[in-house]
Amino acid sequence: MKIGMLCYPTHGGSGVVATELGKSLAEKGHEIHFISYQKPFRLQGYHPQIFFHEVGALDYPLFQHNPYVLALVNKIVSISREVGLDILHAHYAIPHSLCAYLARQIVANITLKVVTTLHGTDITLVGSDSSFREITAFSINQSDAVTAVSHSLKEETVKFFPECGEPQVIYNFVDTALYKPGDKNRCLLHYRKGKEKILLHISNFRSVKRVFDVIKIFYKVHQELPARLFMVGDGPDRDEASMLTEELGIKDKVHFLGNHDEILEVLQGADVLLMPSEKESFGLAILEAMSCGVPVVASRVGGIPEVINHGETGLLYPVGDVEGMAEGCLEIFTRSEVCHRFSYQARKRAVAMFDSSVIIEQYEELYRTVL
Ligand code: GMT
Repeated sequence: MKIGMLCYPTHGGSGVVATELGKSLAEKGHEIHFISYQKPFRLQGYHPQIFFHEVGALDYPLFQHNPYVLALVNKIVSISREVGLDILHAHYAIPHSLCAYLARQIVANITLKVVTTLHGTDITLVGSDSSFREITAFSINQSDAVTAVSHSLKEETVKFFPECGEPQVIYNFVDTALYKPGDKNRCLLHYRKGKEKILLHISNFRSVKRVFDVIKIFYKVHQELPARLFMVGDGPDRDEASMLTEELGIKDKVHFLGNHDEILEVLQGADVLLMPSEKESFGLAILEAMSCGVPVVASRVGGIPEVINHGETGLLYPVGDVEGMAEGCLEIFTRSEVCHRFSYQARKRAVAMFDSSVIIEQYEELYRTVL
């Protein structure tokens, strides 16, 4: 099949899922065309079956806002005509799903099918906002197939868009052969001092991620035993989070690493991943940590309980329960049998339920069905 992938190329789970899906499909012999304003950050190296088409929009003084959406549609149309795409797979409804619809109208080829994958905030925050609701509902309805990355997101979609039918759930996935437990003494060795426990947080530092909770949880843990916190990613709350570490007197124990293309080694070096999010349709970083055998302490929201089994592969708490999450970390750090059990079960669950080989087949099957 010839598949056009529409996604955000920057750091973020939806772009990662689109990129890893494209790479895996290419390995299986499909021809993949990524169309975006920038090469997706996880798309490195050369593969004869993978193409990247950069969308450039004319910068004209009359445009107060660059009409990227129109340039994207234009690019999809020209690539479609040039290579004869079978499928347009839109990751994150806004604007990709509508762009796919418009492009198909222009190409006027009824055999070109549109698949939309809903990732989370495209429904729960952005799509359901009155400024985008109509266009989101329309593009979902016009898609030949719609998927959601968890049952929780499926339910949210039905709640916010009752007129759009039910999306099919296809979970996010991880390459468990690559994301596997590593040598903790080697990873992050440069930072780890003595018997310090390493806590890790990965996100886009937006308010839904509750990065201040991460700092407060770490503060409590650090009062009980030697520990260090690594903050991976960047976003609006980054600077205030850094200021909070100063106020709490833990600045030298918290490292803001910024965005990283390669997080495997950081994950392998962690003792716990902290994800106290307010909303999370799935939590791809959680799955990648589990695959590396890292226990996760997180909030019981959205799709997270579908990924983590509380008390088996990690610990879940109500949103904002800083005290509980700190206690959870301490339980994992001080009771080695709990830590080993979580680590073993987390890896086992990732391999059994979320390995790319299991999930990629579900997407292939979906493509075959819509075609
Ligand atoms: O809104 C975000 O946090 C970004 C978004 C994305 O584009 O990366 O994340 C969403 O999609 C990911 C991939 O499917 C999920 O793992 C995240 O849970 C989801 N984020 C939220 O629901 C907040």
